[in-house]
Amino acid sequence: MPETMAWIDPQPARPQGTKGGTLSPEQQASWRQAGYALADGILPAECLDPALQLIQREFRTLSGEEQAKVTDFGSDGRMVFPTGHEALDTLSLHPRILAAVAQLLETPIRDVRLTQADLWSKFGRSDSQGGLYDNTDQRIHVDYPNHTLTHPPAWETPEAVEIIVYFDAVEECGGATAVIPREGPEDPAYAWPMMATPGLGTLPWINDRESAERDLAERAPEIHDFRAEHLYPRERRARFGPGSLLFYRHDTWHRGTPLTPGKQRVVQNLTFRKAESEWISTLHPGWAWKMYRRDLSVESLIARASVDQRCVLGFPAPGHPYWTAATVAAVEARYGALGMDISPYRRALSGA
Ligand SMILES: O=C(O)CCC(=O)C(=O)O
Ligand SMILES: [Fe+2]
Repeated sequence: MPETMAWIDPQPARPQGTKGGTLSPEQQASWRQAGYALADGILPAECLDPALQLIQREFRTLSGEEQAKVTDFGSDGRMVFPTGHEALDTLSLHPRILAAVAQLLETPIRDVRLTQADLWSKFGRSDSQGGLYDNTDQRIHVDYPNHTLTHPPAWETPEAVEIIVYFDAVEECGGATAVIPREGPEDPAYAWPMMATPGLGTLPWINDRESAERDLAERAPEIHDFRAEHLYPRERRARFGPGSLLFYRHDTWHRGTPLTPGKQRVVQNLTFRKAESEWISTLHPGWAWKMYRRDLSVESLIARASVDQRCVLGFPAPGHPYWTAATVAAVEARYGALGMDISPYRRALSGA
């Protein structure tokens, strides 16, 4: 990495148990204004350690041949929520994460919805094996095109939070996520509409930085020049450690950068939206589909979850018109044996 690299250092989140949410006022302001916040100390050891153990067991044992096949984002569906791995599914819905999202979206947790949770590995190598689509050295981009059917709304009224949970130390594996801090409403990098990236309009989707910029130089020189002038030179890289969380947005310029050859980085990607923003898609087949699992892992998760966590999965809140005496009894019949306490829904019905 060049000597001159600018870094973002993680800042401590508020300690667990303190009033007023997970993120400090500075972290909230950074996300709202600059488009990102890098935080440490969000997940307690009793959440992080089992996740690290799971990753060690399931993910750090791939053969060189298997590793070579992994050149793109995601887990091919293998580790999307609900994974059936309690260690990971409880992390995705951790109350400290949900509270942080609620702070950033300025909405109660009950009005937050999960739309993405996927664990994935990136491997360091000296060549880019996947050609145009290789994610080793990504082109700078915004994530909104594959999350929302529309365009993100005005900067001041964000409707989604994206999170990368890191399980490694950047000093060990490299591969820092680079972001472009937004500098106020006049920042040319963030002028509207945000279209200056491969995969938007008629520009072909290319992931690899060199290939993408070469293509843009030919096809849309003004976009190439904009990116060369306003985006790449302003990159700052996240100095993550195990348990760091990068909060960013669908309209934050960012990219993945190469890992140290021979190293592996595992991250969990999470996205949450406001309930009302239905044009933001859920990137997975849905939670109920996995209820065909014989181990009842999804049903058990729903039964054990808090009322807020259930809401984040789209389960109706107490007081929702869905609930009647009959539906309360029926849902209790479905989940009661697995440990669900139906009383919050029943109480709301009786107006107690
Ligand atoms: O790998 C990273 O650090 C970022 C990945 C990313 O931005 C993406 O795949 O959209
Ligand atoms: Fe991205």
